[in-house]
Amino acid sequence: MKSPIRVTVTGAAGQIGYSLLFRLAAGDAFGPEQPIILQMLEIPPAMQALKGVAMELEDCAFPLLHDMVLTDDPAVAFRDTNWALLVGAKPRGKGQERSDLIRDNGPIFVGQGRAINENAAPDVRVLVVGNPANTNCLIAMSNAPDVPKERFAAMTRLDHNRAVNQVAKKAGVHVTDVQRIAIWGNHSATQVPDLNHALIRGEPAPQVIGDETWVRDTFIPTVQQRGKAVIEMRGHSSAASAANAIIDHVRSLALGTPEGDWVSMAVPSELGEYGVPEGIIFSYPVTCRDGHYSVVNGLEHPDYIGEMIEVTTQELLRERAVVEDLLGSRP
Ligand code: NAX
Repeated sequence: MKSPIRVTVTGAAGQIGYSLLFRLAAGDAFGPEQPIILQMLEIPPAMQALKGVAMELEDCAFPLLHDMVLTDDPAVAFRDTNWALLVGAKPRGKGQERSDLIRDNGPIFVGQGRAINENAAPDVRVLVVGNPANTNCLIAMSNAPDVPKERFAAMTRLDHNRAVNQVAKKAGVHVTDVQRIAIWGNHSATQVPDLNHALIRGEPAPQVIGDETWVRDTFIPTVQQRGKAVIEMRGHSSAASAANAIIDHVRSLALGTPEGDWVSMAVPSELGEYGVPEGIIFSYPVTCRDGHYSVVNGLEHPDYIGEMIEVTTQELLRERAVVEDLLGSRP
């Protein structure tokens, strides 16, 4: 058995946390040989609920769960952590605009970025899930100047998985028959779900589907609006599927992507190309190996995808302008 790794989950008593913690402890992200120590961060009013969640984790008698830390202090939560999963944030309230949400949640990621910088293990990897995920990730990264930029990502894997499912359903195949879907840009309604490079059973997806109207008028808006559609049906935002996407993201990074396929992750734009300016966190298709990712470069876009990428880029630049004062001194 390997020695345990430390995994921090923020917002651990929230709805995503309630699915995520149990799957982490079961070995779904790091495999059946890798014990973990869960370091769970909450705000003081949620500490009692967190204790209840920890009781349930104990009651599972998970062989891989070696220890638990429950705290409302970021310095304790991030101490020596190898994986920082930043889920905790306020959801959008009634009548709130996206920019209000950014201003409400931004400061959380200033403090957590600093705490990661001061306390985390040298190999720490950070995944930001709390919305607006891309811009929160930028804030955390810019406040953690000693942690290499490529260790930071925001989550677009749920969007990616949603897109894979829509394509599989349309083509009448299983999800494992669909490869090379890409999500570009922001984890928001301007995201660009792209099947132009995808393969269905090894054949080009656009030809197999043969229905460009469906791609533009159904596939893209369905993936963009899927989170809203789930809220309308369930009365709550996606939680188990978001936790599953976190597991998928971490597993891809920790254990690698399959030969010939890729996944989507929002990463610092300077690591990619495609005409995206430096200094934002932008979703690209990536391949992963040995704990590192590489952006898939050299893909050619049809004009409409290029135009959509421009729109999502502009949105990310506007979000960045709203939090300019929260960005640390990192060059
Ligand atoms: P919940 O409101 O159920 O849980 C959030 C938890 O975070 C609460 O327990 C709260 O006490 C805690 N929290 C708030 N501020 C904190 C802080 N400063 N430090 C530590 N904990 C703090 O939300 P949940 O449904 O779990 O969603 C969490 C976040 O994920 C939201 O911001 C949501 O918008 C975002 N999502 C992101 C997705 C993505 O694909 N990137 C998809 C799912 C989800 O909507």
